[in-house]
Amino acid sequence: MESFDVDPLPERLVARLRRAQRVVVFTGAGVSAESGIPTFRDALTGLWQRFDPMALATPEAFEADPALVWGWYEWRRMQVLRAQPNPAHRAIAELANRVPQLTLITQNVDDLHERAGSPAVIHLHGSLQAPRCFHCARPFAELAEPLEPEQGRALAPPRCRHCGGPVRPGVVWFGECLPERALSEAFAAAEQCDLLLSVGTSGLVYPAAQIPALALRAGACVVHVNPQPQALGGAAEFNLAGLAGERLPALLRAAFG
Ligand code: BJW
Ligand code: ZN
Repeated sequence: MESFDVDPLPERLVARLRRAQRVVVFTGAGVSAESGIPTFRDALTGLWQRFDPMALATPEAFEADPALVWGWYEWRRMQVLRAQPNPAHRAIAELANRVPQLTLITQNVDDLHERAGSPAVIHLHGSLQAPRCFHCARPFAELAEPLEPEQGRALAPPRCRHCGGPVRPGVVWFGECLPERALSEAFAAAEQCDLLLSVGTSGLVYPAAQIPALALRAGACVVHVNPQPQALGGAAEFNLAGLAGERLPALLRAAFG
């Protein structure tokens, strides 16, 4: 690959950000890691190191044991409620004021981008704050303050007011389709941007993982911000290896003072 750059901040990248008209920021669990929210696949701390995704993050798992799944997601919702946005979330919100157009696409189910001041976030994998009925899909509006569930402690889900079905978390599980409009907006933004920042994602989960490659193929510059360098094999690809909460504010300072 021609321009696969690791440290320090490449001047070519800074120049491309300065003149970018349409920027996409595509985030994964790593952007919230410095807020204390665990990622999924990091070697020591990832959720999937401790929990079996097939027993917790599929519709079949919920049907088999709704209380186990609901309790686990309530534990995670409580973690998010207690967390605060970090410098990476804030830098992304600030970047929107510095470039003509910015589209923020996240795979995360937390609301830390919104709390950092990003108003229009495309959530590809749903939200912990938007539960719905497992049977009739009606939204469930009476989500209470989470109890203090211990990790993995079973908790019976509330019942739907309309049909009595169990309420499920409003997230996208394995084998489920992503929200159609969010996905098409995300793909369109990726295909039309001139620079895409891919922040804190392993790029392993499809179809979201196609987004940086779509941008690259359409001629955009793609920048990975991740302690683990990523490579799609494009000529206009950069790695800002390191923590998003350090590398993103530094990139903004270098580009916009
Ligand atoms: C830092 C950092 C710091 C750390 N700073 N960086 C075989 C081949 C291809 C596809 C498939 C296949 N078999 C099945 C599929 C489809 C499947 C899929 O992609 N599976 C792959 C795992 C193989 N996809 C689906 O099922 C999707 N639906 C679908 O395809 O529908 C069509 C269909 C219908 C019917 C049948 C089959 C297909 C749905 C996927 C839904 C994913 N859901 C989850 C859970 C959401 C709810 C929840 O939160 O519990 O979404 S899984 C989990 O992974 C979550 C995340 O959004 C997603 C992506 O993870 P992410 O964000 O990249 O996190 P990590 O942990 O992987 O990476 C963190 C990164 O951060 C690392 O790189 C770190 O280095 C870095 N980092 N600290 C910067 N401070
Ligand atoms: Zn219902």
